Amino acid sequence: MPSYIDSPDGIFPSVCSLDCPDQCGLLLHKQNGKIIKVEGDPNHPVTKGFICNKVRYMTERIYDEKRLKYPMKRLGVKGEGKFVRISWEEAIETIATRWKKLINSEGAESILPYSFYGNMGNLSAEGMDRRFFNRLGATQLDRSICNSAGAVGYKYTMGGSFGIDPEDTSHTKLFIFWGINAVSTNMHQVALAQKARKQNGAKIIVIDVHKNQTARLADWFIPILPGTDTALALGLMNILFTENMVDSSFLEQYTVGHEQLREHVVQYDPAIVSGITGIPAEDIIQLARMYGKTSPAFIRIGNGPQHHDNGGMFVRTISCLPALTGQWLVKGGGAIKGNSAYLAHHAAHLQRPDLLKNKKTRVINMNLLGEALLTLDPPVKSLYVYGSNPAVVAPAGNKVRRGLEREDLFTVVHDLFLTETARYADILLPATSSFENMDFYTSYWHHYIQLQQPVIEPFEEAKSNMEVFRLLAKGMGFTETAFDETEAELINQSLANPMNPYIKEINYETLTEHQYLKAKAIFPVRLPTPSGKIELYSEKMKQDGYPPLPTYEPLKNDSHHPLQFIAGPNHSFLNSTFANQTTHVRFEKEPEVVLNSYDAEKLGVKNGEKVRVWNDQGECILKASVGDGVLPGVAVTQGLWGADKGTKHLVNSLTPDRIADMGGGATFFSGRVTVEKLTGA
Ligand SMILES: Nc1nc2c(c(=O)[nH]1)N[C@H]1C(S)=C(S)[C@@H](COP(=O)(O)OP(=O)(O)OC[C@H]3O[C@@H](n4cnc5c(=O)[nH]c(N)nc54)[C@H](O)[C@@H]3O)O[C@H]1N2
Ligand SMILES: Nc1nc2c(c(=O)[nH]1)N[C@H]1C(S)=C(S)[C@@H](COP(=O)(O)OP(=O)(O)OC[C@H]3O[C@@H](n4cnc5c(=O)[nH]c(N)nc54)[C@H](O)[C@@H]3O)O[C@H]1N2
Ligand code: SF4
Ligand SMILES: [Mo]
Repeated sequence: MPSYIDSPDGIFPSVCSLDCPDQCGLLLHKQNGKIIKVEGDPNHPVTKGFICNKVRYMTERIYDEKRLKYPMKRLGVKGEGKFVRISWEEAIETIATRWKKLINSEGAESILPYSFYGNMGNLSAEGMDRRFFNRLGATQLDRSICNSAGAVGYKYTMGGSFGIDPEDTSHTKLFIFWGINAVSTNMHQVALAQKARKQNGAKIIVIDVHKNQTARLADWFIPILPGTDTALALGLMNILFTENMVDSSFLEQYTVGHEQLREHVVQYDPAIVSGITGIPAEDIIQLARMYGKTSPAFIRIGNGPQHHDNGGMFVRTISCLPALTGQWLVKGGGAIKGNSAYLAHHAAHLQRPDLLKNKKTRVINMNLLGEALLTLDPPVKSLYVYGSNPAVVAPAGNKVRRGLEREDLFTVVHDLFLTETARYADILLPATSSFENMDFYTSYWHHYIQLQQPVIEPFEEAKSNMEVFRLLAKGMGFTETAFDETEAELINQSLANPMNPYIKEINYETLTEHQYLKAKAIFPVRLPTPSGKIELYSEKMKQDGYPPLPTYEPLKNDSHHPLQFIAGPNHSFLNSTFANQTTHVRFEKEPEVVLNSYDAEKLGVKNGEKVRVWNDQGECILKASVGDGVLPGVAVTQGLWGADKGTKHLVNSLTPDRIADMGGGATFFSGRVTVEKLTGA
């Protein structure tokens, strides 16, 4: 079979590489060697040919004039963005020479990799890079910016990332979108809900701090005060028990601790929960009855509420709900937080921790990047950034920037664009887009593994992450065969995972033939918790210093600023990706802060006026959107906007770098701000 690259014209299967649960099947239309159109693959069993507006305009991004074409080195001061072209040989030589010197004088731990899932491909995000940094013995990065608090919380209850098959939700009668803006962030789950609504009269409930795009299509939107969802879930459990809406035989057979839980939740009566959450007591009762009496009932657990001080406990708690009603055994009932356990590949085969040779290296939580660059002793002397844009996405953004400004920090950035982070680089390397690489993709929502074959030639002198780390390994003089292996070999090594029977038949060869293959996943009867059951009471949590039963803990209120500030993602960007694309920016117009009319009136702020949003860490200038979109005391903004000179749009200059209760998670949404009228504007 000729490779896709060799065919100048045609339609080729592909997969969306972005950090999005849907992981759509794509078709790339190619003419004269160029991709002219990106559309959904109608044969993909879950995504069915529909894709979002972001990716429909992907050709603008992959052929953007602003893409990095060749390696460069810095000319101007850090942050200024002045660079001059160099060759790949010089780039690799410069990095290797500098690192060898650093290893001799300060040790390999003076080098810190920083990456995330700008490209979700397993080889791109956790392949040759991990092998390389293991062999180097560099400081390790704890990649905790996204869902780690929730993942740990879920694991205490369920033992691992096991939810239901989203395809089963075509049977669902009640959907609860809990802290997820699914219209923007999981559109095919919304499509399934809409279909069930049409066909079975299913109802859609949204629980959120913001009347967002998803709330606006709900049958019932329940606004809640930030960080109080655990109390709501406990209040629901109380009513489920007292009104006898629980499934006793399920509780007996499949759970641990339901007797203790029943006693424990008595304290969360509707009046008390109402006082905490801002939800009227009668609504709490009605919600409990709808959930207790509708089957199949499904909860889509979002990422929002776990970006709080108490985020791990939130997920730990609401993942107990389907067990109370026995919904896990009903087709279309249960919950999805994430589903990555069904598609688990063999991480050690891919990442080769053995190359570390049992060295114990220090670990830095990526949410503390600013702090680490400014205060760590012994200091970080070199930073290598790929697949992420920390100058925009990391919390406590002004600290991050001060860290990146350090003259003695040797920074390398590998990206497709001159991102805000790349402006601080000493050496800048151009990255390929995912359509130029071979990789395999494992969704964290649906059950399919998909293959990306390269469809177009690398853009100018751009190279993939795999390729760059092969070159760096050579530059450092590493001779292990681990650095010579091909993409296809890495795919087969990863998929050879005897611990995961669900993917037994999936490998490079079968993927080449079928493009996407479904894991033979069934919801496990015996869960990998210590008891093998769903742990409503968790002895393990007690050992780890947490309350063994789900417990509500209020957010930390560590400042006098009056408004709770929620700075989430928006519809047309993917984190900070696309924030530099004219079309996507045009869709979003400009960044806004949503305020309740009551607060706005007190502040003398009118709808559409510019306001100053500030706290002790920084400030932003945003446009006020006044109405009933949030409860009094709450301010919401959407989008990780670029921070061009002259604009004050860096929302992460306002977010805290406190660490959540579990998993070293980020607390983006637990910060506080003051909003004031912008005078003289
Ligand atoms: N269009 C688009 N899609 C994306 C992304 C993107 O940037 N843009 N990002 C991708 C990534 S990396 C991720 S992790 C996911 C995230 O996608 P989601 O899971 O949707 O998470 P968020 O958008 O962070 O937050 C979801 C909702 O939680 C709400 N929220 C905040 N605090 C609370 C609270 O205390 N209680 C409740 N009930 N709600 C609260 C917010 O208002 C928001 O509407 O989306 C992915 N998909
Ligand atoms: N205030 C606030 N901050 C947040 C969030 C929030 O809700 N609110 N969400 C947080 C969450 S959930 C997440 S996941 C993080 C995400 O934060 P990031 O992981 O930093 O995501 P992006 O901003 O999309 O940046 C990805 C970068 O990778 C580059 N890239 C893409 N493909 C490749 C490749 O193959 N190779 C290389 N070398 N580079 C590539 C892209 O061009 C882009 O610049 O942001 C977090 N930050
Ligand atoms: S960003 Fe999400 S919805 Fe859009 S094409 Fe990619 S996987 Fe599909
Ligand atoms: Mo994320």
